[in-house]
Amino acid sequence: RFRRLQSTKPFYVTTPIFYVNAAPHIGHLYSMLMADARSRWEQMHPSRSAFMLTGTDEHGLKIQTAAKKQGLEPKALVDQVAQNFKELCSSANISYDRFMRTSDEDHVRLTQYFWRLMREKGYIYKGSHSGWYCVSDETFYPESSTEEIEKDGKTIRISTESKHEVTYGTETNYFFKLSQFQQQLIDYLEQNPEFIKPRHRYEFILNELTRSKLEDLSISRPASRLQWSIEVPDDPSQKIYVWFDALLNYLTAANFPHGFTTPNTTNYNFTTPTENIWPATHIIGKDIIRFHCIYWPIFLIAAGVELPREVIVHSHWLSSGSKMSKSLGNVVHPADILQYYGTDPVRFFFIENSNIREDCKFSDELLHASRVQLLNKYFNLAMRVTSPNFNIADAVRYHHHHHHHRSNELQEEHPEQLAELITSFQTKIDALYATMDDRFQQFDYSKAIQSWWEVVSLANQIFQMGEPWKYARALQQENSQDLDSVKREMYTRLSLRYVYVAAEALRVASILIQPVMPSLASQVLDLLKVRENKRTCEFARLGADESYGEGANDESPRPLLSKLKVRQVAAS
Ligand code: ME8
Repeated sequence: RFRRLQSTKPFYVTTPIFYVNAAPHIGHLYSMLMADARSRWEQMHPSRSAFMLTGTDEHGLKIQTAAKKQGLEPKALVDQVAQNFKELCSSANISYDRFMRTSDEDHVRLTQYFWRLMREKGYIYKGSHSGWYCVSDETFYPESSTEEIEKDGKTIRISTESKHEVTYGTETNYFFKLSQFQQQLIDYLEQNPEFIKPRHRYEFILNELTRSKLEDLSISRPASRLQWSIEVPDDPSQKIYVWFDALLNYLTAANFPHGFTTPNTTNYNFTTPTENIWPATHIIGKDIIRFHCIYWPIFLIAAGVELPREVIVHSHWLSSGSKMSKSLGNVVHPADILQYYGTDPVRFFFIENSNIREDCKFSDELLHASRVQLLNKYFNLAMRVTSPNFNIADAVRYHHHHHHHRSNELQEEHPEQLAELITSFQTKIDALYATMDDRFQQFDYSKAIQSWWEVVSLANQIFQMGEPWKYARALQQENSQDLDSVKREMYTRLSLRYVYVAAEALRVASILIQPVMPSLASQVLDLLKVRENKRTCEFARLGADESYGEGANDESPRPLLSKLKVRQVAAS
């Protein structure tokens, strides 16, 4: 589904497709949030649109084995687990445009089509392969990447990297001529230093490529060993290697080969629409960088397809300082934290603490602390400004009528410092969209949130110093009749002025935080009576016309965010 302006190409953003052999973890949630926040950010712009892809990686030996253990057909198992991931999307409010399942019919068709294309171009050949194979990683490792260890009194060989067991074997495979494209990829990378972000990942890949020669890649497995995978076209004795299939999901969702200039091969009856959203921005974790930054671009170069716009490589989330693992008992289940802390605070936490350069820390204490800040600074300000003591529409009207002699009036009653604060605040608020946009483009979410906090904090500070409730109360008191007209006028002015400033800050900040906290932000905008059609980024500036609806604040604004204690996790 395309939104709004169809004439511009949507910003196509992808997450990895997730293995269905384990329950969703916070790394999965994080990849999705990074993509979702960006996709929503793009859509907030009147002339931009976005297309977000996520999904599940369902083929391979691991699934086959897991299904067998549970006495299930592989398809029955993947149907179940794909559902868990979809449920995670819905509880985390991830607004994907397509949820890819590699068992989807159009994807199977595309994969076989792409295979034929590569074969016809002469990049696939049959050979035999011996080496150290790791079932759980589904890869062959060169001997130098394995080591022998003692386990339960036996000597076994494991992958140095994954620590999973490997076994020696020989088999017939189809190979892809990776080696033929090594130089082309190096050239491309040298000319496109922005292709892989952050920089040190780019350097790592370029260094790998220039240092060692690429070996051709085995892209099939004997059907005797692997049944649960896509069949190699015209050779039922072989199944397609799961990574070859998986990477192609990004093209399936882009309706390859329609609208692409390349293929001219065996005809397939594609019936999908011809929209071309390619190239993509891929968001991936650091452990799958070789697949996305070496194999994938080479497949595309071989097919004559434009390379992805960029590959954003994020680091990992650590739980209590270490990698999450079942044996350490520090696995955090996304569904649990979403349910306990609420969707938006969890989304906010991961975006606020996102750092693609280094590993990020997760703990309940940190998440809780972030939520407390939200509650105390953002939400609380919203509750105060929208309290029945004030009328925002009046404040806005008043501001427009008395716009010109703003700062002088303030000085009469308030310290100069405050007037200065308000001036610098106005500059900040008008700059916020541009600043955040810049940082969203770079996937530098924590910096974007930092600027957001500056505005929200300043608004708090100004509201606190201005004490508009004092004047509002004085005017509402019975003996307010005794106030002389000059004082009355000044009290009105002061109370409305600070309400105006804080409401404007909240309005702009809430508009701009919608991609991160879609429901909380829109609930705050509702409380502020901001019109539904004035919630896009072009209204994220001071004094955007006619943003507010009429009427006094509601008598009893309903709390949307309640206080919580840190979640107590039973030690497992
Ligand atoms: O790799 N913090 O799937 P996957 C952040 N199916 N990210 C993490 C993480 C952590 N602690 N642990 C893992 C696959 N990840 C393939 C992808 S794409 C064509 C095929 C990330 O379910 C990991 O880096 O094992 C990866 O990006 C993603 O979770 C999916 O991992």
